[in-house]
Amino acid sequence: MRITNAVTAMLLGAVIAAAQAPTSFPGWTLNGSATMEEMQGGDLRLLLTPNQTAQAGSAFVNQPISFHAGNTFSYTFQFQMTDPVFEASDGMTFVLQTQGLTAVGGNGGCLGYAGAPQQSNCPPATGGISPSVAVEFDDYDNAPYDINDNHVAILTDGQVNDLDPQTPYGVTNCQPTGGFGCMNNGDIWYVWIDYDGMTLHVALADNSDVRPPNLINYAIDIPSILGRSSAYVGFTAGTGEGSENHYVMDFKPGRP
Ligand SMILES: [Ca+2]
Ligand SMILES: [Ca+2]
Repeated sequence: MRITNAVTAMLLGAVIAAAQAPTSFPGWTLNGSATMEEMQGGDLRLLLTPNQTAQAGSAFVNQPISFHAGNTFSYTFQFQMTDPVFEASDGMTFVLQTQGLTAVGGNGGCLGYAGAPQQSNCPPATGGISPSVAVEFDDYDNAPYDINDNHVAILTDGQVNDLDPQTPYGVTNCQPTGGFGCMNNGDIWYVWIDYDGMTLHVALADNSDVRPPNLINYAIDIPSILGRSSAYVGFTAGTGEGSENHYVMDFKPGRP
């Protein structure tokens, strides 16, 4: 009887959760804490995590992308990390992966990318979304694994391995909230990600749609890591003891 009640409660919980999840963005699969919100004017924005503790979310475009000739691709999007609680944390990732549409990692420093779902003791991490290549936008310093509390880096195969970490505008010490150049400052950040078949380029700008020089130029064989020249593309984010909203807007393929 207790088991039956427990199962019923779980099913009801699932129904309630499904009813609350926006269904107006059918082209994406949303996992964990991720939801879509309608903005003024009707455009949608992706909310990967709300500003609540211990959240992990991911979202992937249902249709896998195929790289262009020469294994090239380009994407632009905007992100916003807002309303930090206690500490701004932990950041988000842009991901290309071939694990599957429901892939999601752990919370906190796992950024919804590394570690197993529900896991919170990152880094280090085992498991995670793999095979994959990601760009992290990390605004919480998990020393000694992170260089500071405001860095961008390349990650692979569900690890928070911080390849070629770089600091936007050279600005650090952004906790609990930051000014210009801190990714957690609540501004709209514009991001450009390009792959020319050999080198992954990342540029981002605080509150500006003018592309600055690349912050990252990292040589990496993405098709070899993924095992194919197509992949699911999307985003992940996580919160820990501190939290913030992680929003993504205006995600588009191609150069602007
Ligand atoms: Ca971190
Ligand atoms: Ca990091």
